[in-house]
Amino acid sequence: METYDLITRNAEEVVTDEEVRELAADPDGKRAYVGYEPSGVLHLGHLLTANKLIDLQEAGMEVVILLADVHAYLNGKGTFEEIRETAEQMKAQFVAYGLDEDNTEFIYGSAFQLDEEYTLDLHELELSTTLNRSQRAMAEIQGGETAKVSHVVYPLMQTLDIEYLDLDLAVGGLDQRKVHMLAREELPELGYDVRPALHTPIVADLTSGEGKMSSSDGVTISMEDSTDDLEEKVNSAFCPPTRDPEGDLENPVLELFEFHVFPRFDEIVVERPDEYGGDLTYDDYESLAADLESGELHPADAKGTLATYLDELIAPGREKLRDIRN
Ligand code: NAL
Repeated sequence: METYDLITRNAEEVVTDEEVRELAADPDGKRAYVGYEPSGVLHLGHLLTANKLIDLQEAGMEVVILLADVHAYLNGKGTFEEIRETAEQMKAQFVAYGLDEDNTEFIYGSAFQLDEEYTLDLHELELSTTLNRSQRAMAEIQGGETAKVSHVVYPLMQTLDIEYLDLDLAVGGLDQRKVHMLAREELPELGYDVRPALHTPIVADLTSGEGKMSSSDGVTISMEDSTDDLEEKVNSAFCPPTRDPEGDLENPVLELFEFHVFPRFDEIVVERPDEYGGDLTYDDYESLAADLESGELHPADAKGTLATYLDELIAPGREKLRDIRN
């Protein structure tokens, strides 16, 4: 695959395409980051951006994972001590999932965000950014609660991190786009360079095919799920025989194949008894989606296969979690 195609596959949006093409022309040693508020258990939302990091490593880029402890604190996720502990668990699960440890730099936000220079830059950003702008940037991340002062500081720090971690590409879910747009606007105000951003899609809720799959509501698949849990969750998923259901609906089963399974496996085998036509083999998402639409592949078989492959993907992280907890 061409480097540009590898870097941008399954991306919902790149800002700007021209900047990313430039990066793709000479990716060696370039640094991409994703930041995560530490969480004790990884779910598929985390793994979607992790898949992109694996693509970027394969393209020759260095990957930085920011364990955003100060951000989690500002977002009301607990005491510093609690957040630190979950960050260590998170790191172990990422490595188990397949991020090349020698090529991935894990860094705590608190390792540089409390420095004097950083703090003064932050105050300068506070001066140049309106309250309204920062609040809007945060709206999708924070979700619904009454904004505290901490919530408007949060996106400004995320903006500064892009400079302080010396990054060439910012990666995040589509829910991070307003922060990245704010960063593109505000970094030059401080005399810093603008960086391109790449956003991964948000997977629809598994049972309804609407909105987004998240840990707060609806069904989420996580590193904690047993093989049986996975089977049960996937079997209850919304899976009409089309990749494009009506209205705002999505087909979450196909999305999981597209964004989670195909990027990590060269070949997908749907096991079927001979009387139902025997095994089906796919080496790309398009042909599987086409077979579901034509009726060649039954939704029940698609679900069973999805559960099997997801199980294989999360098994190492699940084991790691078990070790940590014992
Ligand atoms: C992502 C998050 C927090 C801080 C960051 C700093 C730099 C780059 C990315 C960052 C977490 C993210 C979330 N806002 O919603 O999980």
